[in-house]
Amino acid sequence: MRIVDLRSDTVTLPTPDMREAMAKAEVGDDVYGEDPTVRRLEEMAAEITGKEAALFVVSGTMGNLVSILTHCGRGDEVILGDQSHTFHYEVGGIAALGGVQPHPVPNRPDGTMDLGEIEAAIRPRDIHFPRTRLICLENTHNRCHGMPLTPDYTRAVVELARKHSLAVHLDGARIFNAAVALGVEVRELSAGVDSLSFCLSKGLAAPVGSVICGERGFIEEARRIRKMVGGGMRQAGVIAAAGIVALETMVERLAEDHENARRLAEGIAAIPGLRVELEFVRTNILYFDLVAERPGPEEFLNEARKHGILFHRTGTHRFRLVTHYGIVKEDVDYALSVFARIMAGARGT
Ligand code: TLP
Repeated sequence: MRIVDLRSDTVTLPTPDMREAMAKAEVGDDVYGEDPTVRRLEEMAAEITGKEAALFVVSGTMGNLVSILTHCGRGDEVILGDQSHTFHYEVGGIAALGGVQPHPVPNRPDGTMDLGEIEAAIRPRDIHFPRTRLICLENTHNRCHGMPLTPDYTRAVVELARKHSLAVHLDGARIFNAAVALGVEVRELSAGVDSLSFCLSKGLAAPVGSVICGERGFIEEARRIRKMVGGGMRQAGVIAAAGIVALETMVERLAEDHENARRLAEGIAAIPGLRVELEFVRTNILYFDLVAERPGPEEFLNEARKHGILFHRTGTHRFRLVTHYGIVKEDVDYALSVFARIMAGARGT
C-alpha cells in the first residue's frame, strides 16, 4: 500500500549525500571544542543568520530551552504566543527546569501578536511582579497555519523589546520555510533578535539537530547551559555532517513542499464537507476542518489511515497536514482522491 505520511516534516529521512557525509565526517570531542565538523556547521549557521556565533543542539525543544534558560533566571517571566510551540509542546520545560514563568499573549491567525498586547504584558517594576526578561516569536508559526512572520513585524517587536530593555528569542524551527516563502534572506528574518534556534531535522531532512545562534557571549553561556541539561555531545560531527549537507542542498527545494501544500489545500477546498482557509496556506503546513456531519472526525482519520494517508487531528474537527521531502505531487493527488472518496461515501454518493 502507498503510504503518504503527512504527520510532520520531522519524518523526513536523510538523503544519500547526508549518509555519505556522515560516514566520512572528521570528528573529535565537541565538549572540548575539538570536533571540526560541528565547528564548521556552527560557523555556517552563524553566517546564514547574521550572528556572531552558534551552538549545535540535539533538538528544537533543546534549542528553545537552552536559549530561554540563558536569557532568564528563576522567577523571571517570558512573553510568548498562546499558540506557540514552546507553550504547548515543550513539556513545560522552561518552568520545570528553569523556574521561568510563561506569560502567554494571544496569537493572531497569522502567528503575530498585537504589539499593544505585548507591551501591556510587560511587567512594571513592582515588588509583587516577576521580572519580564524576554519576548519569544515563532517563524514559521506551527499552530498558526505555518504562517511566516515578515522582517517588518520582527523588527517592530525588536524595537519594542529594546524600548523596555528586553531580549527577543526567535523559535525559527522552520525559518528556512519562511525565507523561501517570503523570498528574503534568513538574516533579514533574524535581524535584531538576540537569539534564534532553527531545526535541521524538519524540512531540511537531516536526521538530528538544531542550531542556536546569537552573540558570542550569549553562545558561550548557552554552551554551559547545554552541558547542564545533558546536551554536551562528543563526536557529534557524525550528525553535524548531515546538517551541513542539509544547509547546502535542501533549502531551495522547500519551494516544492510549499507548492505541494498549496495543491493539497486547493484540492481539499474543492471537496464538499471539507474546509480550508486558503489565504493562510503559505508554507508547508496546512490545517483543514471537517464541516460535514458525516463522517465523524475519528472515522475520517481512520478511513484515511486505512488507505495509507497519515496525519494528525489537532482539534475536534480540525486536522493538520505537513508536506516535506518525502512527499511528491503524485502523493498529494492520491491523498486528495482518498479524501474525496471518503466524503462521497459518507454522503452515499
Ligand atoms: N514540532 C513538531 C511537534 O513537536 C509538534 C511538529 O511535528 O511540528 N518549534 C517548533 C515551531 C516546532 O514545530 C517544533 C517541532 C519544535 C520547536 C521542536 O522541535 P523538536 O521536535 O526537534 O524538539
